[in-house]
Amino acid sequence: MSEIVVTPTAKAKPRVERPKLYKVILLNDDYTPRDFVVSVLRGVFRMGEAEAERVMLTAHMRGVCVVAVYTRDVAETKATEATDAGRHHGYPLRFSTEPEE
Ligand code: NFA
Repeated sequence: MSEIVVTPTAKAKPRVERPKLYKVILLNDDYTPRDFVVSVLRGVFRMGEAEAERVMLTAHMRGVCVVAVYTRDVAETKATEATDAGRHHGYPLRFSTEPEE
């Protein structure tokens, strides 16, 4: 019996899609207490005290601050959860999402 061994010459490069990422953005307002914003950032976005303070103060001073970047589902879920936390306490606190460039 004859045997022919064929050695592959070209290798197919496996291509994987990278999911598009979305920013969660904290918007400043005049009514939500600073401590409440910090507690939401810590609870929903798992931030430490120092990081949460920095993000809260940046939004307070500049109007907006990027909180974190996630896949679309996670970004939208967390933005909604964080916005709802404010609403349940009667605050106008808002988090939005937008696609990364
Ligand atoms: N500007 C709010 C205040 O002075 C604090 C705040 C910061 C609200 C960031 C929303 C976002 N109490």
